[in-house]
Amino acid sequence: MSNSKVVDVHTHVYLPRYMDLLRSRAEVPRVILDDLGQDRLVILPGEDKESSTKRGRPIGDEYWSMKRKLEFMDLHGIDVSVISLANPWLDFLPTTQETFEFATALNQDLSTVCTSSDAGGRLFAFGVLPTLSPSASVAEVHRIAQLPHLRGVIMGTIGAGRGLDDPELIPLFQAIADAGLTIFLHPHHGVGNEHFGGYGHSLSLALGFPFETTVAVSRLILSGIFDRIPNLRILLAHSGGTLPFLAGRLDSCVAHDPAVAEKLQHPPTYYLKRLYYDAVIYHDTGLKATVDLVGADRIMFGTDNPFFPPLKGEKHVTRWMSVDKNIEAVKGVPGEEKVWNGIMGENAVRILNLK
Ligand code: 5CU
Repeated sequence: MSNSKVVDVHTHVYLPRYMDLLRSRAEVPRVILDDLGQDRLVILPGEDKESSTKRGRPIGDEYWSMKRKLEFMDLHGIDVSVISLANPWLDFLPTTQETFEFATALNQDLSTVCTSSDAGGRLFAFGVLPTLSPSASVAEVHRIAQLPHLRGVIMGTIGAGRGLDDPELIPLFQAIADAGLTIFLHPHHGVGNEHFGGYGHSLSLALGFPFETTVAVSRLILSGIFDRIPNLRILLAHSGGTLPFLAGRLDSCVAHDPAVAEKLQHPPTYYLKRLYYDAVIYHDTGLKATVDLVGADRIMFGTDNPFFPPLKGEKHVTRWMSVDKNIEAVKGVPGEEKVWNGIMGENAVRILNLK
C-alpha cells in the first residue's frame, strides 16, 4: 500500500509501573499466576468468577515491553504507533493524592518511552487521567500538554462515576480542547453483559464494548457538549461502536422527542460527523458504514495490540490475524490508494500532528 506512513492509533501497553500495581492486587483488575506459572490478566467485570480456562487471558511481555511493541510494528509494517495505557486505566482507584501522582508518573513513563533512542521517533502517546477527580484531571491535562510526544488522553466511559454527560466534566473537556489534545474514547465495562449467556468474554468484547461506546457517545451528544465546546476532539474506538449503523435511528428518535431535540442546535448525526473513528472493526461492511457516515478522512487504522494475539504459532514472529483483518477491511473500502493511505496512516499524521 505505497510508501506513505502506516500509523497505529489503537495500540495499548500495560506499563511496568501499572503491571506492578495489578500484580499487587487481590481484586479485579489484577494479574494472577495460573497453575502452570503463566500470568493471566483478569480485568473485565465478573471475569474472576469464570471457570479457570476462561479466567482472564494469558499474557506475556508483549503486554508491557516496548521492545516487543517495536518488533510487532516491524512485523506488520507499522511506521508509527500512538500508544495508550489499556483498560481499566485508573478508573478503579480512589481519588487520593497517591492516585493523582500515579497518573503523573505513568504519563512521564509514556513520555520517556516515546522520546527514548530505541523508539527512534516512532512512538507517540495518549496520556491517562484520574477522571474520577475532574479537578485533578484538569491539572494533569496541563502537564500532559507539555510532554512533547503526547497527543491526547485515553478515557473510559464512566467519567467521574456518572457517565460522560456529567456537567462536572465540562471544565475537563474544556481544558482538553483548549490544550489542543484529542480524547481517545475506549470502552471497558460493556453494556448488556447480563444478556450474553455463558460464552466467556466473546460477547462482552464483541457486543458489550461497542454498545458501551454507543451509549456513552449518544449521551454525550444529547448533553449538548459539542454546541458548548465545538472544538472538542474525540476519537472513537472500534469505529464508533454501532453509531454509524444507528445514526439515522438516533436522529429520528431524538427528533420525535422535542424536549430532548430542543436542547441541541443540530440532529445527533451532525455531531457524529465531526468525531474521529478508528478502523478496528475487522470487516469492510462496518468500515464502509463509518466511511459513508463521516468520510474516509476521519478514520484511522488501529490494531488493538497486544490484545487478540495469534492462538497458534510463535506470536512474536507470526503475523496477527486480528491485524490482517483490519488491513483487509481498509482495502475493502471503495476508492483509490489515496483513500486507503489516508486511513492507514496519513489521516493520523494530519489529525494528531505526528510529524
Ligand atoms: O480482550 C480484552 O479483554 C480486551 C480489552 O480488555 N481491551 C481491549 O482494548 N481489547 C481487548
